[in-house]
Amino acid sequence: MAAQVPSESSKNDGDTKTKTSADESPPETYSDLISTLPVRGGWVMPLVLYQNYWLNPARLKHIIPVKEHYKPRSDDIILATYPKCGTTWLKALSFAITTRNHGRHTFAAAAAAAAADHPPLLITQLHPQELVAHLETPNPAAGDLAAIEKLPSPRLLATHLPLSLLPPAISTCGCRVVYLCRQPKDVSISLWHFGNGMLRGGRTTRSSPVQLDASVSMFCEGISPFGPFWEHYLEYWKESLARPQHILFLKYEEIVSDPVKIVETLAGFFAVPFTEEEKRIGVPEEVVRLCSFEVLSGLESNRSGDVTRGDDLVIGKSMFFRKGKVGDWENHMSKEMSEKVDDVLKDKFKGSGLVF
Ligand code: PAP
Repeated sequence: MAAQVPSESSKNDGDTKTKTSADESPPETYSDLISTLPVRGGWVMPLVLYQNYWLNPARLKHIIPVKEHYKPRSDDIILATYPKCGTTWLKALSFAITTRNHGRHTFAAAAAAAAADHPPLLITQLHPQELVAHLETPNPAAGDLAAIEKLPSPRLLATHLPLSLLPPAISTCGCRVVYLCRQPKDVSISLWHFGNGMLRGGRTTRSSPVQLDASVSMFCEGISPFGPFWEHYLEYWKESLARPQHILFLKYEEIVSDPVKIVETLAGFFAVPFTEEEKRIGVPEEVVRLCSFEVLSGLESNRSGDVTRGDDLVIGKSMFFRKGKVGDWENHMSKEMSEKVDDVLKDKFKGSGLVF
């Protein structure tokens, strides 16, 4: 049976722009809804425009219910990212920080022993993507929205959704959001590699790779998964300016340049600051080391097998670790491509105070 569109979202689907005036009744199923949305090919899968964002139509059935069915709690921590901005890293860091004293194998023990005992991050056998439940992408390890509802507080959750597709209670219930963005040129390159990687794994319907110039052009038009990226960044940026105690806005490059400082900032924001003793024995440094690209990408549990995202997307675990460098775009983009992105950044972020 086709999945039903939740009633609330049907009411909110005002921007199903291709709907004709003759078609007044709200769509009943996701297939009905998708057939009314503007669609663009050219990416590894066609994308549809839903409430101003370009989304994978196969994932709408997981995305739309979040606004109605995710009930944020005052002590929830939500890790929000635009894709390819360092989600895997932020999940690992946040999990490591919040579980550092769980169980027998604490980070303090690991740091003190210098022999890297087995803190929770390393004994889970789960990929960082699976360690933290993703609101709109159920997976076998973390479950779906119903499973998230049953998780004990405080919950550590993640999302790629823009603020406007999350429940409005996010802004009033007192929960905390960490938003991580990244220099858009590096995001564009990372996305391009990732998309074509899915293609090589036979995980898409498209058969030929997306060319880099086409990928950069679409990115600059705003047509990329969860794009336009600038709208995504700006929604959270503005909210972080209005409510800095509740929204911590970070850039990937800031973590790269001073990871220990950011780990300490995250711990404070999560209300589990490092004690003086933890700092003295180097626990923040140990968190940074265990979550480094080198350590995480070398773990067998992150190298083989797949991460399941929803029932429609299966992604090789190693695909979340490529280079992990700042500025890799310089190895790929022509001068024209780089200038095209610069023009978008100048135009879209003008006057916002957000600079890259
Ligand atoms: P997602 O948004 O699709 O969930 P995400 O983790 O944001 O994935 O994207 C992967 C990027 O983070 C890759 O960037 P790259 O293509 O430029 O290399 C990946 O290498 C990088 N990454 C993953 N883990 C780490 C880490 N521990 N430290 C730094 N960068 C990392």
